Amino acid sequence: MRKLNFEVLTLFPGILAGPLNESILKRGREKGFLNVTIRNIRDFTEDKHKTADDRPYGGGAGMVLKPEPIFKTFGVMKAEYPGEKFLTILLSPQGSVFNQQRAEQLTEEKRRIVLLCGHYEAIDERVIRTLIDEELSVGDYVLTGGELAALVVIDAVARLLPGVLGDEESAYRDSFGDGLLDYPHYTRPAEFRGLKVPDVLLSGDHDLIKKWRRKESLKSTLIKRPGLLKTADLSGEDREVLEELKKELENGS
Ligand code: 4H7
Repeated sequence: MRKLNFEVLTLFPGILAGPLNESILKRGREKGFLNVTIRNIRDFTEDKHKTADDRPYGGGAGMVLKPEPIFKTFGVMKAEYPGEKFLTILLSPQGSVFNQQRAEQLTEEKRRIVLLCGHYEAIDERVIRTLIDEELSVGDYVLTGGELAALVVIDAVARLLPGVLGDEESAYRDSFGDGLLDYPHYTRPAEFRGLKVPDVLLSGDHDLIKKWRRKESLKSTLIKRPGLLKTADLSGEDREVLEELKKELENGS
């Protein structure tokens, strides 16, 4: 059985503990598909006040994460796994934007995946230049720290690992796999406060239902995220349906 190994380096381990010990991530760890070690950078500070940050050279607002505790955390971690390789990632607003494709690639990663979480205003550049292979961002916004971004990466990757999701859940995995948005879902009752479930879903015609869902996925993507269509996995029939949808939308029908 393959297992994915994450090492999360953080000043606030408490932020990670809850989510990693609940639901699917908890089950993935218990079943042995996923291993997450959390390391507190503050444990590797060198003064009695456990100082992890300092004022920026050149002045300005905010504090900068000191290099020493981070280098020390890396050193101790590497010494624990002699001869092993690491992929080191900094979660940062300056990173390339994380997406489903990068999540899928990470499921194949053989090295230990190190996720470094920044805090305060910034991280000393020497850390980034010397210890970091890749900078990843989970979107174009600023967070107080990298922990929530690290959780996003772990969650998105973990659910793709074979065995982590149950059968029920894993059938659902396709929705973004082909690069399209999901189709609309309904459950009972067939009519709720006058709002009806589309007839096709009650028809029992599985071929027709499949076609309807595909068309709805295409329509939703075309309307909400047209940019995704450039890289989506589309068949010839998908392209025909898309052309029809574009005409329909132009006519306002
Ligand atoms: C690296 C450098 C990731 C990490 C700076 C992390 C957004 C994302 C962080 C910073 C992150 C993302 C520290 C700069 C807090 C801003 C207020 C941690 N923010 N921060 N400052 N989009 N913050 O993935």
